[in-house]
Amino acid sequence: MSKIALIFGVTGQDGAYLSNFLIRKKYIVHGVKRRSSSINTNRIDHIYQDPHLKKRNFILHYGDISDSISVSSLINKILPDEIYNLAAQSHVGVSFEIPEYTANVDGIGALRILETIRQNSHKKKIKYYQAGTSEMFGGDIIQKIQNEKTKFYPRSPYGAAKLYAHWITINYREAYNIFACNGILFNHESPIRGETFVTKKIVSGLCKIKSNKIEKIYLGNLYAKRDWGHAKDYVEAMWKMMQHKKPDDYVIATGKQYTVKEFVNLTSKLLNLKIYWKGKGINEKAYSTDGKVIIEIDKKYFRPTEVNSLLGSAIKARRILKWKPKITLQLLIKDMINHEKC
Ligand code: NAP
Ligand code: G4F
Repeated sequence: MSKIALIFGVTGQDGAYLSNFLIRKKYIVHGVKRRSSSINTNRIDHIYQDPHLKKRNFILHYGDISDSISVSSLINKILPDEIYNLAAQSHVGVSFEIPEYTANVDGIGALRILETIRQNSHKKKIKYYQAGTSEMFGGDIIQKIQNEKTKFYPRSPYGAAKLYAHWITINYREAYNIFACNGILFNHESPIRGETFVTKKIVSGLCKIKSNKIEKIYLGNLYAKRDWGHAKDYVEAMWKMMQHKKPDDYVIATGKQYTVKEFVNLTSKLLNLKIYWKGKGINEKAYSTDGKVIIEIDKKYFRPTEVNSLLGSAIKARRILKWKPKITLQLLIKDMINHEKC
């Protein structure tokens, strides 16, 4: 019999990749989307349009994880085998502007789901995946390479909210014997990454500059270092955690790190767009070979507190789950460029 999965955050980047992945594994996938005034299902519309797919294998419901009534009614009705909680206000910068909302959705949202799982445990043992993040490690006083034992030190309302979700997941696992896993995922990107995250902004911006659609883009901190993987690899890790005999917490990362500026340089090289840099600090700029400024710094993209360096060790996931990333940064950027059609 097909397993049933319920995905909160199905319309997001990871929700779309995970839906595809689970459908290929013959799951029946239920997804929760929010009501919005404009269409927010672009990333998953192709699943409906797939002529080989039976419509009843992919079912969407309206819901919101800030609304415990909708969370509990959906879980009570569907009684899935596995719940993936990917729903979040996922932008770190924006979390400084809407901290209470971020705490409600990214922190308490997890509790709403876990509590409904607990209340249903006499009927069904539902497994739970929590979309945790390397942002929980945060600050500058941590070890250079982060793993499951690294001390947490969140540097944003987003990181702090996710840390609550992390610990409440562990508490429900220990207190009520619920199969609940925390994935501590480092940055992962794809062609369908949200437009305001730095990788997508750079790839899409440089493509538009190359095809003369815009003149320049504005960025913030060029020297932040990130460990960037591909979302396609990372959703497989989520599923593997849920199939293991014991629920646990895992870091998922590539183990390679680049600065934002290095990401710009690699993207322009892959686009055959020659650039050079001049200036320092806020005045640092990238120029095209004909001397036009194509990248400028705008202070509005600086965060009140920044996470300067993230670099993960996924040795535990490699050893226990037999997971490792397959897609390199070069291939990730090529995939993103191909999607832009520039
Ligand atoms: P994303 O593209 O921003 O998707 C977030 C999803 O959550 C969207 O479907 C969004 O719906 C939904 N959502 C937001 N608020 C909601 C609410 N109140 N109720 C129900 N759904 C809501 O994020 P992603 O990159 O796919 O990331 C998936 C999860 O992994 C997130 O929890 C994120 O924090 C976490 N994470 C991401 C990364 C990464 O690098 N991508 C790394 C570590 C952890 P709309 O489409 O309507 O906005
Ligand atoms: O692409 P970003 O916004 O991703 P960030 O803040 O690392 O968060 C992402 O990864 C987390 C995992 O570590 C997820 F949990 C989270 O949901 C999200 O998916 O920024 C990356 C870096 C930052 O240091 C930022 O300050 O790029 C720097 N940056 C420089 N210029 C910029 C920009 N970030 C954005 N969004 N826009 C800029 O113009």
